[in-house]
Amino acid sequence: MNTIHSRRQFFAGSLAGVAGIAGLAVSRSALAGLPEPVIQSSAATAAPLIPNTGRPYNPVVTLNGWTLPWRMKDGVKEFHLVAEPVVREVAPGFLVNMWGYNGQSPGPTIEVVEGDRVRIFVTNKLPEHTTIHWHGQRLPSGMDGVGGLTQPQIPVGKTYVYEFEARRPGTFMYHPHADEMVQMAMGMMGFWVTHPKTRHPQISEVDRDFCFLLNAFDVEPGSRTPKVNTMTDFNIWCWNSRVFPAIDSLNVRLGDKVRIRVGNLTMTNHPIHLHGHEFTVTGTDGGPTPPSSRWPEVTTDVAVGQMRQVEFIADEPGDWAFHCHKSHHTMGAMGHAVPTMVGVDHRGLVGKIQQLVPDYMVMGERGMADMGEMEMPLPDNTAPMMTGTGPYGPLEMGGMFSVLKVRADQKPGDYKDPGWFKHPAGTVAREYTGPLAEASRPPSAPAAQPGATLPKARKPGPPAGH
Ligand SMILES: [Cu+2]
Repeated sequence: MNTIHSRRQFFAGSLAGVAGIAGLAVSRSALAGLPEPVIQSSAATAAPLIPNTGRPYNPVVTLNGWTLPWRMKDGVKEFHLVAEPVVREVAPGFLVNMWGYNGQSPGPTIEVVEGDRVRIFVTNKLPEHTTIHWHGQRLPSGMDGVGGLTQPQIPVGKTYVYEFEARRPGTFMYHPHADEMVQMAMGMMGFWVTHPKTRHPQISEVDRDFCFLLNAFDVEPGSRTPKVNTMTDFNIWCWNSRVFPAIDSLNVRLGDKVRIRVGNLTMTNHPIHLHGHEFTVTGTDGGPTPPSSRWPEVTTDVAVGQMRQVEFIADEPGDWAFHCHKSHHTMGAMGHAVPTMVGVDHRGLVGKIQQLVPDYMVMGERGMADMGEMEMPLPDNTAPMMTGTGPYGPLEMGGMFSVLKVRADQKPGDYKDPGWFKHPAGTVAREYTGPLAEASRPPSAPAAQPGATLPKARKPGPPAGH
């Protein structure tokens, strides 16, 4: 359930502090007239925001996010972003201290229409200055949000206003251009969609239009605040500051034309892969791609600072994995530093260790799939290495993974999770129980590792002696 709180009281209380701001800062009289900030307290996927003022458009659905309501004033769409510390639920029971906008990280999606005049008030409630850069937009240089270059940074406690026309339709992002390493490592970013004002030859009308940002954090298991100096070794790989299985599924109706817009504000590239369908990349941050330039793909790499927009017809019913293809990015925080134990023979050792450490488990000798069902005690407040359970058992995934659910009976406009797919009889991979022929190998073939003779890993259960 999505609860949007107005901060009228909170905001009224802060008005006294903003008198007498110089330069670009909003005057007291203008401030009195700015839109009340809307705060989101839930990390659930909000229903699409159907526009009730301005030009009509077909709204997007932000995965585990929401669209910021606006106020129409004298023909200008006015938004109010509040940069502030937030606590984001990355997964149930896993809370991270982030910086974001209006109660969440990422901030709300901003949706406007090509040609709209847009005014965005930005109130800084962070402990340090900030700015907002409107990634990809055509706008006056002074509205580009690069602290020091095109404007003074927004001081703590002050409100600045950005105003420009949304000149070209497309998919954009926003993020600070002030102490960028820290502020983005803390989760400050958001999505922006400018819808075309009329039918556009290169922009299709679609039935479902999803968007989300790729972001990453380095949160030591058991702690709650990201390490802001990490350059490449992140351990929490997120879609919109969520990890599998807490990333909502993309629920569509069989035959729907589906668009998914993915923006990358991490420090590495992410090959985003969809099962069961081919898609085409129909747009980048630079705008829609000419149809003659498109080719089919099932994976598209989204490099750092890029947005890729893909489209396909969801014409195969089922539950289709949708994930980053880097296998370390579909993993939780605990797995990255585990030593490789494949093929290591523990026989004779386990009993001795268990005399000292009764709970000692043999892990990884036969691969690490056991991790998917083990309930090892975790430090408080982290995500297991592999988790999530489907109708057939553990999924052994984490991080950047979700499921496209294509259903014939999903109603138009209904985004509810339909549950697991009911496969028609005879369409699920099954065990073969007939006779097996032994493969003939040349006598010179090297012997395989002695996997068949390894001890059995101890599975989760009550610890010895309990
Ligand atoms: Cu990735």
